[in-house]
Amino acid sequence: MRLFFGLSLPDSIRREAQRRAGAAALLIPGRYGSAENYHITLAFLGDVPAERVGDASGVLTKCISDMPAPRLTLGDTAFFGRAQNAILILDVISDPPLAALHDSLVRGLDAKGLCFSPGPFSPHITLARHAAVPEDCLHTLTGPAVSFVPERAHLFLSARNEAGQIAYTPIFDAYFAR
Ligand code: 3AM
Repeated sequence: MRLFFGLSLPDSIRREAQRRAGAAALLIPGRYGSAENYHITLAFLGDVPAERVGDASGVLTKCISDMPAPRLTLGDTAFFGRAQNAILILDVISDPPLAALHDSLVRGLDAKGLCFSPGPFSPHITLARHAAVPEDCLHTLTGPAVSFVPERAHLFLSARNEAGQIAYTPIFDAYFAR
């Protein structure tokens, strides 16, 4: 099972991200994802045997149940990779920063012998893949710095649905401290 830890978005934030994607699509060609799939990845596990889902869920619970929920704010439109074949994103600013949570999730996975992706971590919402970003256009793609405080995080399953499209489905929830 292809799994990752992440946060889902309230409808108001999802709509604003969709509006930002719509404005970007007028200037930036690319493969824009469905707003239903918008999320903030906390840590990517990769392929995990079904019998280890309980262990992965336990890592998520242990890492977030003592942590007060962060405040997350939509930031700039930006990209990862090369401008001609980029992943177009919305930056997400977190108070406190999410890097400590990412690190503790990765340490927890490692301690349980579960797989994870060791790369750099930068919280974001992916808007499009294979984007060709013209020079000097990102600064025009602004929007309000809307915020939210998630009450929980999810273990997501990434799998193709009946229509053959990738869908991200929460299969376990863990709650931040209140
Ligand atoms: O949409 P984002 O970028 O937040 O990019 C993939 C997506 O996150 C990321 O995991 C989420 C669900 O697929 N992802 C996929 N393969 C990855 C890998 N090998 C990966 N992240 C890190 N390493």
